[in-house]
Amino acid sequence: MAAEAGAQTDRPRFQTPDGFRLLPGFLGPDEQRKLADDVIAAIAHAPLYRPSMPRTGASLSVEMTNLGPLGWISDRGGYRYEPAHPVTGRPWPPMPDALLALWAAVSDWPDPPQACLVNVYGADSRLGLHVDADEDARDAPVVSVSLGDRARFRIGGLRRTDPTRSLVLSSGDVVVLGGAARRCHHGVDRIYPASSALLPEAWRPGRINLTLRRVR
Ligand code: MD6
Ligand code: FE
Repeated sequence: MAAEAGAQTDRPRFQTPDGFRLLPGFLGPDEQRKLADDVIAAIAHAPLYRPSMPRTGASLSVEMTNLGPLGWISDRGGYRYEPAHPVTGRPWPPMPDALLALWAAVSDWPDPPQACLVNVYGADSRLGLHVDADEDARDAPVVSVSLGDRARFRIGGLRRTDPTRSLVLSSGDVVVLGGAARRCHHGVDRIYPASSALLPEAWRPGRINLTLRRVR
């Protein structure tokens, strides 16, 4: 339509970066249920904690833990990967088989993931625009899967100030950031509270996002 075409020339048109893939509903309801149960069970051994930012020491609104041989942590000492939980000192619990299978199915990478960052969002959590850049394996994709409440996810470009586009991620959706998209800014603007019944009320309402990575 003419009106739409006119409106589009007013702002830079967003090009979804090469290597960005959204696989809506990749996990069905039963797979989501099983994975959520496994992750909640693992969190009992590797409790959620609220990381702080290196420079300011300010706490994130997202709570985190990890699964697998290595885990991403952030504290006054900076961002890095560690083999043990910063609070308990114990190794991270293993990744559920379903996550290894998911990686094998969508990553197009020969080796298995070495880290799974678990991000847990409450109704008011958000995650600022960032690039996942703490991995030495910078050519391997990052694969994410969302469980629970919907989120507004934002994806931009190589520069922080590049145009962005937002999309809604629902429970069971998988996102792959590979190729050029691997270095693109992205974040979570907001959660849509109570938009999913997957996570048990008795545990905590909200959203879990799992990101699978190669580190080395
Ligand atoms: C989230 N996701 O969906 C945050 N990073 O809660 C990420 O930061 C992310 O979805 C790398 C690749 C895929 C992602
Ligand atoms: Fe990320």
